[in-house]
Amino acid sequence: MNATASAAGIARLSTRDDAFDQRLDALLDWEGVSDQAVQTRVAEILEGVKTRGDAAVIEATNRFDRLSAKTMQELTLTPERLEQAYNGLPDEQREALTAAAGRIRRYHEHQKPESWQYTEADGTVLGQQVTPIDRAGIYVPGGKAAYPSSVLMNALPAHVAGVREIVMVVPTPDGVLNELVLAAAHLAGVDYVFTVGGAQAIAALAYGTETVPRVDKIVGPGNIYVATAKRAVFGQVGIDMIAGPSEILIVADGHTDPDWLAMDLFSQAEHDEDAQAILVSWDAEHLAAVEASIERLLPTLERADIVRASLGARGALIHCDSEQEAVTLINRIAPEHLELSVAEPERWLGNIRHAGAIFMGRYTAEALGDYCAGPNHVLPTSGTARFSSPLGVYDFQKRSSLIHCSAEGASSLGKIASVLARGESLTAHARSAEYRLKK
Ligand code: HSO
Ligand code: ZN
Repeated sequence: MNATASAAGIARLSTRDDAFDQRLDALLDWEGVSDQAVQTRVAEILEGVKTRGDAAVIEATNRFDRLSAKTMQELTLTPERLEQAYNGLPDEQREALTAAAGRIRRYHEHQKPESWQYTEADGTVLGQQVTPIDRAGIYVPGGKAAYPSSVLMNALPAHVAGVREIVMVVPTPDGVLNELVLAAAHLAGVDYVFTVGGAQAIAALAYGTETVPRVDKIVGPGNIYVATAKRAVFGQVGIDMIAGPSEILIVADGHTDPDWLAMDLFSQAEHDEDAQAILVSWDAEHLAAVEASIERLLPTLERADIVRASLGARGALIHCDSEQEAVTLINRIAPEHLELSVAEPERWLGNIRHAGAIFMGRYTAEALGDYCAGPNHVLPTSGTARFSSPLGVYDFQKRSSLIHCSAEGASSLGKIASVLARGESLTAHARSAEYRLKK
């Protein structure tokens, strides 16, 4: 790939290259499957927690996070502790977190679906009733990926949905607490926090223990052990999605400051070595200018090593022929984040079929959406925007269908049901319907 890579290691591609399709496929290829060894270890942990409850949770936590807890109390944070974290933040951080929470809450209020009913001509009332799940579990990763913004993004939609209890788990390796994470939990209305992570946390949420309440659905990202455990408990509880590495696709018309675009690419690349940052433009000079910005700015980054690794392995600057070709690429990639750094982004919208979140216009940096614009930053990755949506209020709700027959309705429906039931040789069904036919 060297001949077509810049000094920063980012691949240069052109849609006219013979091997373009294969090269793009290779870049996009991502398989988050865990190996057999991980699956075996996770299965052991799940079984331990299922059969021995708290004791197994404490043992695993002590082992993996280098703690020496004797009781679950030592791994439990009270609401008072969360409030204390909130009150103890520097004013600037408390105000920023509060402003972000307000915007995120307001956006998600708009997502609340209505229950509905209508009446058929025979008087039968039909409808759909929307209800929240009772209890949600939120997994918050520890260490370098402990994001307070993700606490808000996971907990606030649950709160808006009307979930009665929100249980958060967060690992604290070596006992180190992240005050911003705790403050965010306070702001977002989290009811319980356990300082437990990994597969043992997922098991505790899925099965319940003497101390950890069993939840109905688990959301939130985590490492390979967490993802494997979530897959394994699916069915027992609901899960949100298995998130892959973060991605950004920028389409640029050539009139945005190249430094802005370089930094937007970095903003995703800095998440981790597997993150993906791609820029597409039909303006070759502009691509070269962004490449120069990348070369110049990359060494100034705190996380230059991660960014270099990510851009080198999975990044690309793609030259295409036209706007239409850019649209084709967008829909093929189905990116988690799409930045439309173009003059009239509204004009593009009707043609975009697959993208987790669409950032419209030159001023809309993805970073604004990551923290505070309002929409959720938990988005479908690795092309799954083809069939799934951002985390939202609807993920914490379910629907019940409603049927209320009048005497008239029971009679007209009964005739149809009876015929179909006899066709299936289910005669009790048929007779149940026939009892209600008008004589
Ligand atoms: N871009 C990440 C979310 C995030 N960014 C959290 C910063 N903090 C995934 O969409
Ligand atoms: Zn981000």
